[in-house]
Amino acid sequence: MLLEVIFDNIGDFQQVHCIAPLLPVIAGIGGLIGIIITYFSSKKKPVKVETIKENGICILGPELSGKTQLLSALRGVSYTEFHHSQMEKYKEFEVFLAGEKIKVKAGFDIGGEEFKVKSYPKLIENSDIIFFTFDSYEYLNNPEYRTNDVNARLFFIHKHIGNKPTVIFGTHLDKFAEGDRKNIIKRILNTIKNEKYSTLLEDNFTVMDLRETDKLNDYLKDIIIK
Ligand SMILES: Nc1nc2c(ncn2[C@@H]2O[C@H](COP(=O)(O)OP(=O)(O)OP(=O)(O)O)[C@@H](O)[C@H]2O)c(=O)[nH]1
Ligand SMILES: [Mg+2]
Repeated sequence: MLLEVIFDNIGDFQQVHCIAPLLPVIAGIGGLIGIIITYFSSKKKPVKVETIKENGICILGPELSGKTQLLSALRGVSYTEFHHSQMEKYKEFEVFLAGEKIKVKAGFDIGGEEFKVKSYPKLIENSDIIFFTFDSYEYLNNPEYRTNDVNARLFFIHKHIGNKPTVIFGTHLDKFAEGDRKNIIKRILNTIKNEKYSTLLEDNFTVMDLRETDKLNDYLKDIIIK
């Protein structure tokens, strides 16, 4: 028994003795491995980020100006008359805007009645992009519509919007005789050129027949959102 212990210890002693000259080499390799591990772990791992930002939008404008038509095109669903002036909830959806795919938060399709204007500040506050539609034919041919239904709302929106981007459509271009459709944007801008809220129409303002979905989607792809 005692001999076994002695021989065991001699064995250990011999092993330690054999390994001893190799210790600096082992330490060197260990150090190298340590450096490699430190190098790779210090390198930034690719972080999986959500590339599509979620945006809140609101579509404002007077009655029958094309808000639901526009929303349907953005959502890629067909328009149905059923939506008239309803406060309808829509689910989140994705759309190509300003050159990128944008995720739009769930929200409400708002009717254009005048009493709903008081909810504009809250709607604007909760939105990243503000859309506005008005009937361009009525605007240029009906002074009351121009002043009360459109300009009053633009004035109010301008007051509350801060730096948020707007996308504005003069709709129902098709109501003009074909020969009269060329200068509509200029004529509209001319009527409000001295108003502060005219700045709202500096970017992303156009006139069109909003039912022309392909044209509308092409336009939306190229808008500028700063
Ligand atoms: N001709 C023509 N019709 C349009 C145009 N844009 C929308 N419409 C039609 O006008 C009607 C009213 O459009 P909506 O999108 O429902 O209007 P809205 O602004 O949502 O109206 P409210 O919800 O009542 O405030 C519908 O029949 C649309 O198809 C357009 O540019 N030209
Ligand atoms: Mg509607």
